[in-house]
Amino acid sequence: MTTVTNPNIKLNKVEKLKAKKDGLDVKKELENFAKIGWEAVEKDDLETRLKWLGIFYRPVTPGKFMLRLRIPNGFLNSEKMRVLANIIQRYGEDGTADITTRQNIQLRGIRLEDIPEIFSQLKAVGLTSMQSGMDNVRNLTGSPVAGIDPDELIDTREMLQKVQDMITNNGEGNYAFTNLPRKFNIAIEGARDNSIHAELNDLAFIPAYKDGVLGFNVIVGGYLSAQRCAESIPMGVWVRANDEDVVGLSHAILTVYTANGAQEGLRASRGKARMMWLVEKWGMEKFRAEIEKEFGKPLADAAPEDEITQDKKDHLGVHPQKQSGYSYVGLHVPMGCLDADKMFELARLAEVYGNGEIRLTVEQNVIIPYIENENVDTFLSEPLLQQFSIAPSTLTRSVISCTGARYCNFAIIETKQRALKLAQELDRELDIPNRVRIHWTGCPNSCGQPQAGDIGLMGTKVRKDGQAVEGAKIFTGGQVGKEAKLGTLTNKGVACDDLKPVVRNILMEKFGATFKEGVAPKE
Ligand code: SRM
Ligand code: SF4
Repeated sequence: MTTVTNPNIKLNKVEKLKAKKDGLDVKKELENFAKIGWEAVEKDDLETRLKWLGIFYRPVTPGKFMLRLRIPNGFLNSEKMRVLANIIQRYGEDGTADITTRQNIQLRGIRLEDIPEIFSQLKAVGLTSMQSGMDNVRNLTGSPVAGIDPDELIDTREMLQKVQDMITNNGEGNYAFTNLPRKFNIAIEGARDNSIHAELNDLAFIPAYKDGVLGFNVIVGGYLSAQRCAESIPMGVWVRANDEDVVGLSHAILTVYTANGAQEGLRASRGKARMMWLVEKWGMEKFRAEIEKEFGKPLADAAPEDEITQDKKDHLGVHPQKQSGYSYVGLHVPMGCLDADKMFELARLAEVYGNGEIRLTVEQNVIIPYIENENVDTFLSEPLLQQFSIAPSTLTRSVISCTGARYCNFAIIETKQRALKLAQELDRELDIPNRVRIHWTGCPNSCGQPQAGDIGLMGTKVRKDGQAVEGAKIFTGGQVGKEAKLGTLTNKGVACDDLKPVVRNILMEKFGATFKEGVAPKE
């Protein structure tokens, strides 16, 4: 498809940078960057273009880079986990890793001079960080229990790998999709519980039967951002659950979005560039017609109903697999934080007790599958499970968070430590009858999806005693699973130091929490 341009529309700053030199071009220069050192790399390459390769310069920790991988479907194995652990081990205390809200892994403490060697190590085990940042398609999400879930409808693992291979040219980089008007999120759901927040994605496939055939209804345009949050809307289309249709439709949508971005004004303002803006500008009828043209064959109308019938699971604990005699065990990784030792240990456990597979969830946790039922008790007595519990207390179990001020220069507040501390303290004080999901995010970019939480906390500045101090906006009412909907802002800002009583009150008023016997509040 040829790109349509409109000379009357001004390009934004990032578009000008891309027009000067594509982000992917820095791939050729990596050896040189490694030789000259990060301080000698030109600013736009260092701070922006390297993100095309998943290499993130961190102004908070200059010289210590973050490397964002791609783990489609959150599907890993012990060999890959060991390679990742090895990469960060050499950096001592700087070498850490995080599981992200897109069931992915980010490594920290990385030195630019090591990147060529790190890329060879990743390639050797089929891993890549290609096109994982800036105006590219992010990690592709799918049910973390694909292939083992007794209620599963569609095993999405191969499909997602193929979509990734199409987008990244098998991890080598693909100029066809390195110049999207903005970032782009894709999810393919094969389970009944909407395990990957389909509604938050620019493009999502949701299982649905049409005339007795299992395929996907397609929804488009969902996204969260500082300027606007939108749930996906139905495209009115159904496709078969095969690679040809799913890879083909993803290809067609990305191509149309890329080719028309400039003409339709998407490349003028970063705040009005996500795909929803194109859908709205054209209207769904034209959008669908343009996609159909690019897809090259007629698109079937959506099935009347989808198969998302369950509440969202968190997969923690011991669960029977569809393979008889085996269980999968979900481990809680506090705030998704890992280090090399824990990663080596996860790899060992996956091999000793399972078949080597390790899965990641959008709740920033880990699942080890294929544990023979008679070995589950021994597995549960392993020392790592003292830290990565299968049954944490109520709030601790479900709290998730974005990176926050420790490493992210957009952050208004520190998130991860604060989030864990608040959850643990309130768990000690309260009896809470049901799961309450608290989502923290350090700034309005919403990487921690506060609008999807039962309670969402978003970093902000508030005035207290005449001073600007760290605070949080509060969202409530977010729902996930079959009745997914975004929560809304209910408090414009509370100083972080004053958050505990405010969150406690919300838990008591809206979620039936009561004080534990003998607990008297200090505030
Ligand atoms: Fe995000 C930018 C971290 C999921 C919306 N996000 C960033 C950057 C890259 C900013 C930067 O350069 O520092 C953050 C890197 C910080 C760091 O050092 O880790 C960052 N985002 C994250 C992660 C790591 C949060 C986490 O702790 O899990 C998640 C990585 C996912 C992955 O594996 O690729 C992450 N980001 C999300 C999500 C959640 C999701 O996808 O479900 C969102 C909201 C959903 C969406 O995009 O529609 C999200 N991130 C943003 C935005 C706002 C996008 C927009 O359209 O305005 C930005 C800023 C931007 O792109 O301009 C951003
Ligand atoms: Fe950084 Fe803001 Fe995203 Fe948190 S929400 S990771 S602070 S950009």
